[in-house]
Formats: sequence, C-alpha cells, structure tokens
Amino acid sequence: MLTTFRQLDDSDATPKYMQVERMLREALATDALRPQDALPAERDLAEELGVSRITIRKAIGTLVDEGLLHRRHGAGTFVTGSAQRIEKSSSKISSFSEDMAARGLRSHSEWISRSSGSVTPEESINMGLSPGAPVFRFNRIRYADELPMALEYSTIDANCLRSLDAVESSLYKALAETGNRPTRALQRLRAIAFDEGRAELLKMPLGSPGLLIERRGFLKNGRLVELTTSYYRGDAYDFVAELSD
Ligand code: 16G
Repeated sequence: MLTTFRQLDDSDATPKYMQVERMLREALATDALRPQDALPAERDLAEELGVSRITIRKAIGTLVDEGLLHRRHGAGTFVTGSAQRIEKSSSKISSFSEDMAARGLRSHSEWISRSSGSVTPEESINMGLSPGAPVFRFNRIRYADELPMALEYSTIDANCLRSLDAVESSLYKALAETGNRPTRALQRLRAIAFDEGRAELLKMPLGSPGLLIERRGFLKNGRLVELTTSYYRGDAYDFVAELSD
C-alpha cells in the first residue's frame, strides 16, 4: 500500500501538509486508493513520507472535511465513495435499522431535530388528518457503520406513538410498541443532485447523485401513520422491484 504513494518533492516550497494533501488527491483520482480502502496508519505514512504526524493529520483532516475520506472510531481512516451497495427489495416494508442489520452493518442516527406540532395544511391533505391534528417530526441523519447513508424527515401521527421521546434508534420499533407499525406503504422515487446543505450533512461532494424517496406508511385499517421523505446517497442503494403478470 505505501509504495503506491509518490514521495514528496524536497525542492517544492509548498507547505508539506498541502503536498501530502495533493499526493492523496492524486492517489484517489488514479484509483491507487479505492473506495473503502483503509489508509495506512498516520504513524506509518509520516515515516514513509518523512514528515510529522501533525502534517499527515492536517492533510487527512481536509479530505475528511470534504467527505473524500472518513474516520471510523478505533479502526482508522477510509476512502469514502461508493459504499457497499445495499439492495433493497421494494416488495417488503422494512426499516432502515433492519436493512442495515440484515447486511451486518451497525446503524445509528444523528438527530437534526425532533419536535411536536400540528399538521401543516399540506400534510393535512397528504395524511388525511384534520387541520390542527398533532404530529411528531423526526429529522435524522442515518448512518451505516460510520458512513452517512441517508437523511430522513418523518412526520408521524402523534396518536401513534407513546411520546416524542419514544423514538430512540428505530422509528418502526417505537411504532411497533403501540401496535402502529405500518403494514403497507406507497413510495415515490425521484433522482436528485444533492444541494449544498444536504451534501454537507451526508459528507458528499456538492451535486452528487441521490435518490429522493417519499414513503406513506399505512396501518391495516388504512389509516396513514407515516409520511417520510428520505434522501439516500445514490451510490449506496439499489432498489429492486419484483414484477409479475
Ligand atoms: C426506512 C423508510 C422510512 C422509515 C425508516 C424507519 C425507505 C425508503 N424509508 O428508511 O420511511 O421511516 O426506514 O427506520 O425505506 P427506523 O425504524 O430504523 O427508524
């Protein structure tokens, strides 16, 4: 692995950390470093390139901020990029936590916000709830291991959950506790390019491809429980539909 990196040029007056950064960018551009590859330990890289660990850390830090690399706690630094693709069958109604667990990935979420309120006029029409009906809103960044995979904005009929705090790691788990996990869903998919705000939250370059998925989740009796808009990274998901005549 180390031999794939070119040595720094001693006669170059550019600060060393910028040279390391440029060298790493080249390695990424030429596929010497490929998606999911682990970078050598900072100590080894510093030794190999004849610079300090601080210099290495600074160069890597810039690329982490740009989302080209990411750190996994206790495991090191890895190349971002096309994540392990998750194949999702659209005929089964599953949750993000279940999808990840089925692939041996650890899921967790970071809260963007959670709040209680009442339906907007648009939600009232979309959800078939009376104007002023109480709802909870859960806005989350969803992670698979340490990789941000999706942004999810959910509006839930407040009568379907014990409380706003009932949702911890899984929304569907909390809904199941009150017997209100959706049993049927309608989904709409659309291709998008990530704008600046969402690209930043997902640590992806501006304009990266994504999938916008709107899910309406219903109970057996036809009542709508969930209205969720998800933004999935386009390089991580394959949606599979089974069709028959
Ligand atoms: C999935 C659903 C989303 C649901 C969430 C619950 C799609 C496109 N969307 O991401 O509608 O709210 O799972 O996940 O599949 P959780 O139970 O792990 O919070």
